[in-house]
Amino acid sequence: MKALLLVDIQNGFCPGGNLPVPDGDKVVPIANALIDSGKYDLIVASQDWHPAGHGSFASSHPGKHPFELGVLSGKPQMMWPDHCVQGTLDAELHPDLRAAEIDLILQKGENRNVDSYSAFRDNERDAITGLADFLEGQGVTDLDVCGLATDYCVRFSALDALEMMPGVKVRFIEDASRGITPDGIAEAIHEMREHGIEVIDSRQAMSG
Ligand code: VGL
Ligand code: ZN
Repeated sequence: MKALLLVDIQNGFCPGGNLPVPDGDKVVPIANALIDSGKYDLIVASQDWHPAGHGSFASSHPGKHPFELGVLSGKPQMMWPDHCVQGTLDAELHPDLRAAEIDLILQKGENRNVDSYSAFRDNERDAITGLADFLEGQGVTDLDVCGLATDYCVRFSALDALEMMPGVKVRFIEDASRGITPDGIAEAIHEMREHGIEVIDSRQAMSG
């Protein structure tokens, strides 16, 4: 049973969005090709879904600016621009993504006191989203992960998939993903590899 996890392919992370990832929109046609390839039995997508005034927003911390390090619930927290606020266009999946073919779309980041990069659980590793149980319940043996952003939500989703679903083979599809900074991308890929996540491209995903 093969599954594809599309992480946060939302307007907010594409050019024109509130937290644009360079070339973020370039993943959309690749994600659509993966969706249409017929290689996956199950396709799931995550959506960053913050309440207005979320604690990861610099605007919630007087004197803080986006991309500075701050503190949230006593822990170091990157201060982000306001992004992916529930119910806004910024939070919607990219309009060209073939969302009708997605079996499950799950929202994360709703608790204003903790950020949630991973589609599986929050950054405190406290509250789970239920995605691991869902995928295991469906009998998933292989999970391919891609989307936005490589250095944050894709990275932590792939690492949690490995840790929370022992025995499931996890691969990261590099060309179907984009990240915020070059250093962050390099570090994320290194860390995923180190943990045993295979790094592939979409051509391999569609042929293998
Ligand atoms: C993300 C920063 C803040 C992501 C979400 O989807 O990678 N990054 N919220
Ligand atoms: Zn966010």
